[in-house]
Amino acid sequence: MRPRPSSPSQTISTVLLEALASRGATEIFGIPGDFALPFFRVIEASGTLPLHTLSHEPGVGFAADAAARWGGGTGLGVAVVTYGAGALNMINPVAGAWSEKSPLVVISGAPGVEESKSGFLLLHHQAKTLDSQWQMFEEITCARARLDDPATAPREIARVLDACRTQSRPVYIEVPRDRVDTPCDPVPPPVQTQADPDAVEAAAREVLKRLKDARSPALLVGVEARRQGVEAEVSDLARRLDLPVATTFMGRGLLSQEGSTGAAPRCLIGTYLGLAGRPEVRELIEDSDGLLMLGVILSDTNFGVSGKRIDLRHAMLAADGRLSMGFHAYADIPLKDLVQALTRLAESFPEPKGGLPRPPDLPRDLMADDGAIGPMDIAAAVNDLFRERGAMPIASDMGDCLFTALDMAQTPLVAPGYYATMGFGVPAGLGIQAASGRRTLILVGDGAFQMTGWELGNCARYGWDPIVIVFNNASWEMLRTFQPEGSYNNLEDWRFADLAKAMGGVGTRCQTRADLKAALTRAADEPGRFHLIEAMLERGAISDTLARFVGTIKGRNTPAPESP
Ligand code: TPW
Ligand code: MG
Repeated sequence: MRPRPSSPSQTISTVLLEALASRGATEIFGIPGDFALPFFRVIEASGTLPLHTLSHEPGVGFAADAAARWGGGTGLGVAVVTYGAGALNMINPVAGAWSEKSPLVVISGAPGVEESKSGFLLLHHQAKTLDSQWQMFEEITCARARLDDPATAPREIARVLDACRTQSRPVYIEVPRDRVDTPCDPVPPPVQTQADPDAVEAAAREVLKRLKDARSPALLVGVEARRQGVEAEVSDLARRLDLPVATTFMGRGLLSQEGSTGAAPRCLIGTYLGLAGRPEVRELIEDSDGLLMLGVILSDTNFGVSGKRIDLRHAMLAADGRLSMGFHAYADIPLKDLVQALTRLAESFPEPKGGLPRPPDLPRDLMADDGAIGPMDIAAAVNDLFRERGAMPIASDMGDCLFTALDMAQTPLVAPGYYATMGFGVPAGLGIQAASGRRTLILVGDGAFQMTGWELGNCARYGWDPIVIVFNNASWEMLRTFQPEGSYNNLEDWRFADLAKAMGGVGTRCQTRADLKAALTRAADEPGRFHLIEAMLERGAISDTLARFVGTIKGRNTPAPESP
C-alpha cells in the first residue's frame, strides 16, 4: 500500500517547487509548451517562486545558470521547459553549466504516463524514442529523476537536488504532464554528509608539508571555491599562508574585496591566464614546485590551466570532493573541510626573494575626446563609472569583451571562461539581476548579440535595467585574430542601438570616446530601462590581453587553436 500524503493539497508539483525554494532557488526561468503547461499553471498559482519567461530556450538556460552561479554555494538555478523542442534547445547551456560546475536544475515537461503507454503512436516533439531526451541529458547532468510515481517522487526529488548542490553540476527532472497534480508527500530535508575529520586533517598536514618543503610554493584558486561557498575561507587561508596567490580565468574576482570578508590578500598577484597572461604570474605558477590548486578546473584550453604546462607530479589539486597530489589521492575531502583544516594548521611562509609581483594598475581616466574607441577605452570608461557611481556585477559573453573585462575592476563576474560558448552574456546578465536585484553591466560582442541579444526585450516586463555594452566591430574578431585570411569572419553592421527603443530600452551608438563617456553617464543617470551602448570598434582593434595571447602563439609558431 502506498503511504497517504500528509496534506491532501500537496502534489508532485507543489512539493517539487517547495523543495527547490528550500534548497536555495530564488526564481524560475522558463518557456512553456503543451507538455509543460500543467506545471506552469502550478508555478504561477502556488506563488512559491517568481516565474520569468524569456524568448528562446538557450536564453532560459543561460539565465538560470547565471542565477545559480550568483548563488555562490547556497543557490540553485531553475529552468523549466517543454519536452523535445524546448529541452533540446537547452543542451548547449546545460553542457556549459556542467563543464563550469554550475548547480542548474532542468525541469522538463513530458508526455503523460498514460499516453506514453499508448504504444506505436509517435508523440509530437518526440525525437527518436520517448527516452532520447533523457539519454541526451544523461551525458551532461549528474543526476536525473522522472516523477512518475508519487510513492518515490519525494525521495527522488531529494536525491537529485542534493546531488545538484553537493556536486555543483546540473541535474534533470522530468514531470509527466498527467502526474503534475498527483497527491504526494513533502520532500525530506537535505542529507548532511560528514567528511572524516581524521582523513581531512591528514590530507591538510600533507599539503602543508609539501608547501613547506617546496622552493617556490604558490596557491592557485579556481571557481569551485565560489561554487562551494568557501570564498571567504580561502581568502583567510591565503592571508594566513601569505604565499603568492593567483586566481584562474574562471575564478577571476575571487578573493577580491567584494564577496569576501575583508580586503584582498596582500599576496594576490592577479589572474593566471596561461599564454595570454602576464609572464610574471605565469612563471610563478608554472615554475612552482609546490603548487596548491583549490577548486581549479583543470583543462587544456589555452585560457585555462594547462596540465601540459604545470608539473602535475608536484602539484596538489583539491576539486570535485577529492585531493590529488602527484601520483596519489585522498577521496572524500570536501573543499570546505580541507580549507578550514589548512587555515587552522597553517603558518605563514617567508616572502619569496625579490618580492611579489603586484597586479598592474587598471586603465582609468578615459580621455573623453573625439578619438576612435578601442577595447581598452571601454575598460577605462567602466572603471571610471564604477569609481564614481559604485561597482556593478558584470556578465560577459565570449569574444574580446571577455578579455577586455580582465582590465576592469574586480567585481563579481559571470562568464563562460572555460566552456567559451557565445550567447551567454545578455541572458546571464538578466539572470543576475533577477537573482540579485542588482543592476548589471553586460559585455557582449556583435556576433554574440545576434544570437541572444533579443532577450533584452523581456526587461521592461520584469523591471530589469542592465547597462549593455555591445562591442560592435562588425566581425567575429576573435576568430579573425586566429585566422586572418577569408571573408567569413565579416559581419554586417546591424545598428543595434536603433533596435533598443522598439524593445523598451534606450540605445546609443558611440563613435568616439566622448560619446562613450556620455552614454555611460546617461545610463547611470537614467535607471529603470535597459541602456544599449553600441561601441563602434575598428576591425583589428583588440584588447591588450587578446593581443598578448595572439602574439605569444604567433611567436611560438604553434598552430592556432581549433576552438577558443
Ligand atoms: C555558440 C566560436 C568564438 S569567438 C567567436 C566565435 C564565432 C566570434 C565572436 O564574435 P563577437 O565578438 O561576439 O562579435 P568578437 O569580439 O570576437 O568580435 N558558436 C558558439 N560559441 C563559440 N565560441 C563559437 C561559435 C567563436
Ligand atoms: Mg564582433
